[in-house]
Amino acid sequence: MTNVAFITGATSGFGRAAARRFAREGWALVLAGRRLERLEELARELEGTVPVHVAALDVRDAAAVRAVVDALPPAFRAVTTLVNNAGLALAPEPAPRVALEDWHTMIDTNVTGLVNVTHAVLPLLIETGAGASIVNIGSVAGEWPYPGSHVYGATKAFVKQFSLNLRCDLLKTGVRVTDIAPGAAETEFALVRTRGDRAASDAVYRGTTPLTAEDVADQIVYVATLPPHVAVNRLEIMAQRQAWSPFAVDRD
Ligand code: NDP
Ligand code: 8X3
Repeated sequence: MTNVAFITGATSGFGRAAARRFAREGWALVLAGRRLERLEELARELEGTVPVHVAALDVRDAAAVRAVVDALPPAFRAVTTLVNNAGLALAPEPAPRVALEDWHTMIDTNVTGLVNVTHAVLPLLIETGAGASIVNIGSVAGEWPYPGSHVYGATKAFVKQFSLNLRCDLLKTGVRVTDIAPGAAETEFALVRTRGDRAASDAVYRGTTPLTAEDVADQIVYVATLPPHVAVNRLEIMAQRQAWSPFAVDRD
């Protein structure tokens, strides 16, 4: 039977790269995201190779998520891997300068949205059983604090703990759960975080060698294609040229 990957945030970055990578493995694809024209463009690129179903979807809307899952055509219902990738950071400023609305948007997308999709797709994954996977895209920001991470890092800490807790509850189902925690990768992420400030987002990556979307997609496909008895619980990946900072100390 054909493997099926259900990918949220497939219009850009890791999600789009993962779609292309799964297509190379011959997987059928469910591609979700808000920008339908981008989904359709990706579908046109890939559907000569594999079956593709697109779904314009805002993951924050639980009813819409449920409707998309309920309306999956039969050929796409036997989901093998759910890639919970849709997410964003906003407001890299220090916490006291951030609008409450930005904090809510990150929580609504990265936490509530991920939970909405997981809850709706879980019965299909359990039906698939052994070999099925949930691959949640967390972040190094969920593990390591840094200035300007405030709610973003906290949402990714949720993703990590939710992933580990799900693993416990799904033990008897055969469904594996992985939290992939990338460090800085060059996608549209920084452009979104800086609200479209191209100069500021380019500066995030200037003079270094960040991860690429394809580097992360490789890891997503890697964990999803391991033998069914192998479960990667957490996978942290950074560019070689990124590491940790010393503690900050406030001095007189
Ligand atoms: P991009 O901005 O390139 O892609 C983000 C994707 O998320 C887009 O496809 C976007 O689609 C989708 N998305 C955002 N909000 C929603 C929503 N409400 N409903 C549905 N889809 C949504 O960034 P990345 O590829 O880098 O980010 C992917 C994931 O990786 C995110 O969870 C991010 O937090 C995480 N991450 C990124 C890192 C990086 O340095 N790039 C490092 C660590 C983790 P659309 O706008 O069309 O809806
Ligand atoms: C995104 C990576 O380092 O900007 O999650 O937090 S980082």
